[in-house]
Amino acid sequence: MALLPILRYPDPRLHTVATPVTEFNDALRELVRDMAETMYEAPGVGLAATQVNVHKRLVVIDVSEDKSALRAFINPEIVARAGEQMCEEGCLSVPGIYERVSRAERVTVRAFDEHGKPFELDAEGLLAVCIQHEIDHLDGKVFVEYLSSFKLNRIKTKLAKKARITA
Ligand code: GNR
Ligand code: NI
Repeated sequence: MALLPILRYPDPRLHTVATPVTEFNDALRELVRDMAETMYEAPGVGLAATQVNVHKRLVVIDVSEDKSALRAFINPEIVARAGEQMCEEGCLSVPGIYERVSRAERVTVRAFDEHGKPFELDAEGLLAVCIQHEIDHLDGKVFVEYLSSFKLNRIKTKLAKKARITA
């Protein structure tokens, strides 16, 4: 088990488009375990491989209160979406920033688990938001990029100031 370093916005590597997983082997399962450990330690409810600088289509999500609903979504695809919800989102790659983003209220996601078994899941609420947020990471998109350029610039200034203090 290992904790993986998380890339911070505006690291350009967060804009990499991830490629599909082709081999469901022990190395993949070890990556899933390390990503889960990293997510729980952060703590967060989801983590995309992109955020740990692995550009493969793989995310882990657990929106439960007691770490009881860990799931890996490998090569995930949203095959249906319905409705709209506004949710205040945060991101482990954009620490300290929380902003409301519009998402589909319900999604159906098709993916493979870490053993290569396909599954389909209907999600709503926070789980649906999280699935959309994580798949965006795999496509090189960070949630703050949905905001107005005014808000995004304000966030960039804030993060730059914070980076100067921590550096
Ligand atoms: O931990 C996280 N919380 C969260 C809250 C609202 C909407 C999305 C998220 S995902 C985030 C973890 C993360 O950055 N995943 O990429
Ligand atoms: Ni995120």
